[in-house]
Amino acid sequence: AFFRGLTAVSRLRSRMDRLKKLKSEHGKVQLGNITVDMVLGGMRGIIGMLWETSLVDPEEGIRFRGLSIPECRKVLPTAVEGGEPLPEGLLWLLLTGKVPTKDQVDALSKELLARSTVPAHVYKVIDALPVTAHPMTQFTAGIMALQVESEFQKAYGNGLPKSKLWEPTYEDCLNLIARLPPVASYVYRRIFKDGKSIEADDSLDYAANLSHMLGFDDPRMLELMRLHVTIHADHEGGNISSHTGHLVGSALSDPYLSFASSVNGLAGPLHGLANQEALLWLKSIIQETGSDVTTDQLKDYVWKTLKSGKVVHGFGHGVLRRTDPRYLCQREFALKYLPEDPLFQLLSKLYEVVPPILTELGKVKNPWPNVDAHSGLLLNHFGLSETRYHTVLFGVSRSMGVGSQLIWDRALGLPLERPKSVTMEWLENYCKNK
Ligand code: NMX
Ligand code: MLT
Repeated sequence: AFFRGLTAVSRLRSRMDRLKKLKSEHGKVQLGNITVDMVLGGMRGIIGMLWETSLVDPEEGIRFRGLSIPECRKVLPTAVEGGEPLPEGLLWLLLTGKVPTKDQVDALSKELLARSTVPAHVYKVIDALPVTAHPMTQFTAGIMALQVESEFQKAYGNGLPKSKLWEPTYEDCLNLIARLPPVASYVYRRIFKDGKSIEADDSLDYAANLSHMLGFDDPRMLELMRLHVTIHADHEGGNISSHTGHLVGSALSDPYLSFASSVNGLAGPLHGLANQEALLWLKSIIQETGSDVTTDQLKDYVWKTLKSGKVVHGFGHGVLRRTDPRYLCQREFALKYLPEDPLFQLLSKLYEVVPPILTELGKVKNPWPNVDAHSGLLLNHFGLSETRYHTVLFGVSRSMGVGSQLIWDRALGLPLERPKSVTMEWLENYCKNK
């Protein structure tokens, strides 16, 4: 119970006091004007949600509790000296707002391991699906099956008061985060490795164990998995998976129900599935043109993709207006461990070729690459080449951000989320009478 005992209760009170003060002193302060374009444009630019764990700056990218990715890579504890951060450290940071010590991270690794037993019925539920079902479908089915053990659902049913609902939320979120690696690796081994699953290794940290249970023990792959799980965990609240988890949670649906919804959103090709699509696209270029592709051939390929009505996956963003720092740190990783990889070299060329073409379209707000352009080829390099599986790993990581915020949602007593919608007639009349 690393978080519950600790400073959590006093921190929680001070956060609640700040929220009360904000409401009473500044509740009527305006945060900008809502235009018809915003209503018709996917609510882009509307500030409409409190999200405690992270914030995305359009130019700088993500900050987790105020820390950028390069800062996190400097200050969060690592398994290897000078190596990648342990995602448990990021989870601690998201939950508490504080950078943990290595001992605290090790204690959290152990706690997650102790919570990681998956009930047998979960595997039976997954087994009921055809093995050909998309890995994300099998993964969500597993999460829904985990839900039957929800502490939140039980406590709510027993009449636990609102002020205490964060406690079973906390239990569920930690259990959920802990149980996702065995569920995710079961799905992988079921589909791609004849169902031969691998037991957890009690000596390993969270991400290393995930890699081990998938069947990959190369120390470089363990480092990659630590980086992967760390950088995909959270991206403020408005992205589809985080927003969905928060929205569903606001109905007091338990964390499993909420997070299963997140994962369903993540499975869309404009969101998390873009990592699958981006790698398939890279592979298709090599298949069509060979690996010695010229810049002109690449330009033609990009235009061909766009003219066929497709987007270039891995490029563009709803909030970012520069290259995603998550792309950049994966690029750094590639330069260190796999500079000769043909797919990495191809992506490096595309980094030059794609942005001017997207800019030329005249409508793309951010022509630069996002996290999904890079993640697939790194996994592919170390043998995890089954592209359709990659978004599941994004999902495992996202549980840390969605889960941490859900705990704070309940701790702060945030209300049911229910924005107002209007019809086209309503908008037309409103504008006529303006
Ligand atoms: N390729 C082609 N067209 C694009 C791209 C792109 N990469 N990015 C934006 N556009 C188009 C977009 O489809 C829209 O066209 P239209 O008006 O005809 O509908 C126009 O440019 C304006 O879009 P934006 O305002 O720049 O972007 P928006 O905020 O609507 O969407 C994304 C953001 C991420 C959905 C969009 O950039 C995209 O489709 N990118 C490719 C898919 C992708 O990589 N998604 C992963 C995002 C990160 N993640 O993990 O979730
Ligand atoms: C994410 O990590 O959720 C994506 O970059 C999408 C977003 O932030 O809109």
